[in-house]
Amino acid sequence: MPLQSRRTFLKHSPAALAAVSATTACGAESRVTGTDPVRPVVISTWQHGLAANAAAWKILDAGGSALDAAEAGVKVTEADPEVRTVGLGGRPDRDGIVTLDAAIMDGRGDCGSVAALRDILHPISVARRVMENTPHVMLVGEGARQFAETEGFTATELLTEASRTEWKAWREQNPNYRPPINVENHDTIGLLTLDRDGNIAAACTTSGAAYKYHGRVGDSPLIGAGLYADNAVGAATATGWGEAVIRACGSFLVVELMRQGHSPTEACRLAVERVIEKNPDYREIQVGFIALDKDGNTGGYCIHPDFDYAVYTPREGNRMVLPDSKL
Ligand code: SD4
Repeated sequence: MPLQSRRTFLKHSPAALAAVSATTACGAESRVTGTDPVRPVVISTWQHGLAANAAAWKILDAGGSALDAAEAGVKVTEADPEVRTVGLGGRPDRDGIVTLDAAIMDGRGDCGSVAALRDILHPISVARRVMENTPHVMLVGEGARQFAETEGFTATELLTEASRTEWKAWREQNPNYRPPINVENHDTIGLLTLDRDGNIAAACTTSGAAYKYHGRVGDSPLIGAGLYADNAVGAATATGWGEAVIRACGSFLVVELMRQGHSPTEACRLAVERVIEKNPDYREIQVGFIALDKDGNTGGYCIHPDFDYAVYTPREGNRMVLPDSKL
């Protein structure tokens, strides 16, 4: 569904009405009013986050860890060829090559990531192996692929016929060969989890900006830009034009703002303001943040109003939320 009609649909759907009624007091925020923290909680970007949340929830509900749940959640999106911005079926770079960026972080501070990775269906799992099986945080390109192979991951063709056809049409219509910058160029999955023990994790995975320069790396695999998690505070993740998020060190900023006492939604809003300060062309791009604090409060904020996210809590189930936006 095109983004604009999706938003219109959401505005009139029961899920959206539930979301709106739950957020009348404080924008898109879902805030704990009692003293008990809400656990477990999952929050993820975009409509496809619903399926990812469901997979993460299954693990959390059975008493599993935030980290396992975050990985399992985004793997659903990575394997879905209909999601043209993540993993299998993701749009290629301007040379027609699918390259993937992914990162994972747990709230104790461990993290791992891969960038510009080719031919591997689940980059998030490779990122986790980087975190757990190497002394490093980040592997890129051919080195990341070699590492994946030594870890037992097998090569997979990620460019689907649909993405190849679309890319060919783009090449024909864009003889100047310049990657586009526009507000439609998004739909990365970023997913945050809080488990029953109070541990937090974050995962983010993407095929990056469509028709990017070969070798371009976005915000998603950069710890602090595309995601950040700290058990003492909460977690955040970003979607949209990665260059703009990197300039503001976006997800770290959201977590630090929560550390200073801001609610998740307010922290996301202030981080978007910072992105705007650093990116005078902000009207041409989309950037959205979502956040989760250690008590289970969630929120989000974005530049353009075509962003939505999915939240799964014990009381309200799995639902879409339309956050407030700058424009
Ligand atoms: C990137 N932030 O590579 C990613 C793209 C994205 O939804 O978020 N897509 O810049």
